[in-house]
Amino acid sequence: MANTKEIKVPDIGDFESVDVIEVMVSEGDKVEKETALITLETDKAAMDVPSPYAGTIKSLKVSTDDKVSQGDVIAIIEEAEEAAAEAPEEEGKEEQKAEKSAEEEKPEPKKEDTGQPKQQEAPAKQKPAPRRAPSPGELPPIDEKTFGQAHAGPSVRKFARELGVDLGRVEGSGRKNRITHEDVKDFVKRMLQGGGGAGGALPSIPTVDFARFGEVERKPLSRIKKISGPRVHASWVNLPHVTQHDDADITAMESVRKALKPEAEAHGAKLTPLAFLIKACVAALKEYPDFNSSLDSDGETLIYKKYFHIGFAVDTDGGLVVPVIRNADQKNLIEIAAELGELSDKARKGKLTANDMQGGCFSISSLGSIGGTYFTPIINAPEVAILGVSRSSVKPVFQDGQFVPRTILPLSLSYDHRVIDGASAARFTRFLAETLETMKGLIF
Ligand code: CAO
Repeated sequence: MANTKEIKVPDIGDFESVDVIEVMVSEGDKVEKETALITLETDKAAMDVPSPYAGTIKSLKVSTDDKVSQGDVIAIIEEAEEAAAEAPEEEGKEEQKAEKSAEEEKPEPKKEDTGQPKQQEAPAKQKPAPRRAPSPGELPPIDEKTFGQAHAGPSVRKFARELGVDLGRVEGSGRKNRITHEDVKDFVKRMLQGGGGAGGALPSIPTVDFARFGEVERKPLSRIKKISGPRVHASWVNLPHVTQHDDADITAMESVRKALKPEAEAHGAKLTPLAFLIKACVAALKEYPDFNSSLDSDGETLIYKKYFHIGFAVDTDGGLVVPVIRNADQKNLIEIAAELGELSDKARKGKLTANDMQGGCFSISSLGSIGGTYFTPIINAPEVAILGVSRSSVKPVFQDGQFVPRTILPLSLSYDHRVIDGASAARFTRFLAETLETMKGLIF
């Protein structure tokens, strides 16, 4: 007869309402005793909750982002028959507490402590192996220091060790950039496909003792830079970037913008060229849907998005963030200008939520308020293109046999050459410039 049991959150010390940051099993999964079921995170530590029984998960009672406390039911399990014959170990045996910060945690003791949460593993004490470039298809060696510092739960660490993956090199896609099992699998896939750079590994940059040459000061990177850096790097090394430059004559658009500014102000919005650019990009994405796609992870399928969510880069004290204007196709210029203002303000106050920065189809990086003439923006992967906008200036343009002063806006479109051909990029950028010139479909 089926022997079903409730699996409950064991003693997790003094913590209440702890975040579930990863659920590693699904209903119907067969699990062994000690298989990690979920990862919990307090503000001090992360811990896995292992299954106290072997059997089949009949129903799951928690999902990622839930909050749980001791005694809450995690899952109902149907115990495997041979295991059911044995007496299960007592649940909730008090032994460990999530008490120290992740850095201070001790490695998991090697004893049978069924049902107790497993805390984050401390870096193994080992002499660092000299770094050498791995051969194509080979995984780079584990750097114990960065492995120890990586933001991952104990079961992910164990999994990474089994596969020989250096967690310090894996980008986390979980909450607060935590590395998940899927991230480790994706990393291995990429490395085996030679996607980790030239032949699977990047040549390293020499370490220099700068203090030998003069006074120096060390400052940690900002939190945002620590997160955005690996993303920008991943895009740069994985996507073949090409940048197409063009100019848009925005003389007429600037007159219209100035005329509309008071109306925008009456709605509490500041009307800058960026609102026009967002509308023009939506029109171009509709005309050239390849630019509103993403390459599936199989590398062989394009996923076309039927919605138009446009990200825009905001320069904040902590670094670059990219909030997203959702359904930009359904908003008019003034609504877009108002949302630009609200999201930029939130970004600068560090108040953007993860939701504010998700779901983008295409991004714009505008350096127009600062200056410059053309640059090569890095694509916000897995998007396939990004528009860089520089500062407009009045230039002499030869028209009808004479030079006339026109306001010219420099545009720079970087695109993923695996998905987009140069001719399409030139057409897209031209369409964009002409839309800004004619303002077709931009004004209300
Ligand atoms: N040409 C000329 N003037 C421009 C312009 C352009 N392309 N773009 C903006 N301006 C003007 C605006 O019209 C405004 O002037 P007025 O007040 O006279 O109208 C002034 O520059 C300031 O604009 P703004 O910065 O307040 O507003 P915005 O909509 O242009 O930009 C935002 C908002 C959030 C994109 C911008 O503030 C920002 O952070 N830009 C930096 C983005 C960045 O760092 N990109 C690099 C990413 S890669 O590292």
